[in-house]
Amino acid sequence: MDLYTYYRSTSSYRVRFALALKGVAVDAIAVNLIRDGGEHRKPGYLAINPQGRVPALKVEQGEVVIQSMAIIEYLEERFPHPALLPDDLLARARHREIAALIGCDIHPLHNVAVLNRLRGLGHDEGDVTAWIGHWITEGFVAVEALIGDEGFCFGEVGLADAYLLPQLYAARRFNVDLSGFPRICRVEALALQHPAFQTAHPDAQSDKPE
Ligand SMILES: N[C@@H](CCC(=O)N[C@@H](CS)C(=O)NCC(=O)O)C(=O)O
Repeated sequence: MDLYTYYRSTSSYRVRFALALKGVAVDAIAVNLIRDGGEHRKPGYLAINPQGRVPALKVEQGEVVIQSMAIIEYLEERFPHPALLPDDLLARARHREIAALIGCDIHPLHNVAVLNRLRGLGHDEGDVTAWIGHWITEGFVAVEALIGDEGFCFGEVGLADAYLLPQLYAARRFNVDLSGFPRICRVEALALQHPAFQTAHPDAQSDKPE
C-alpha cells in the first residue's frame, strides 16, 4: 500500500500511528504542503485525491481511500488486531468522541488553507497565532474533562490517542500553553515512549527537512 503523507500533517500522523500499531508496512510518498504553493494542489496529486489533502492511502487493489477517519476505520476492519477500539460499546463511543472533537472541531480551524485564508483577509501573524491558540485551548479544555486519570486517554492505547498526540504536536508547534492540561500531558509523556508513536512521529519521517 502507498501512504501519501506530509511529515508534520496531523491527519497523516494519525494514520501513520494506526499503521505502526498494527504493524502494517506501507510505502510512504511525501506530499509537501508548503513547497511551490503546495504539491497537494498540483494536478498530479489531485488525480489521486481530488480534495487536495493528505493523507491518502492507496490500497492493494489500486483504490485510494482519503480522510484519516475513513482510512483508520478501513485499517481497523482489515487488520483488527491489535485493536484501536475496545470491545465495550460505550467505551468505543468515548474514543470516537475525542476523535471527532479533535478531527472535526479543532484541527480544521488551523489547517493550512484556513490560516492562509485568514492571512489573505489581511490578518497578521499575531492574529493567526491567537486564532490557533484559541481553538486548540478551547478544545483541550473539553478533552481534559473527558479523558481518564490513568494511562492513555482511556487506559489502553487507542483511537482517542491516535487523534490526541498529533493535536498535541501541533499545539507545541504553535506554542500553545499546555500547563492547564495535566491529564493531556500525562498521555503525551506516555505516548512518546510508545514504539508506534515513535515510528509515526513527524521527527521520524524521511521527508522532514534537515
Ligand atoms: N479531515 C481530513 C483533513 C485532512 C487535512 O486537512 N489534511 C491537511 C494536513 S493535516 C492538509 O492536507 N491540508 C492542506 C491544506 O489545508 O491546504 C482528514 O482527517 O484526513
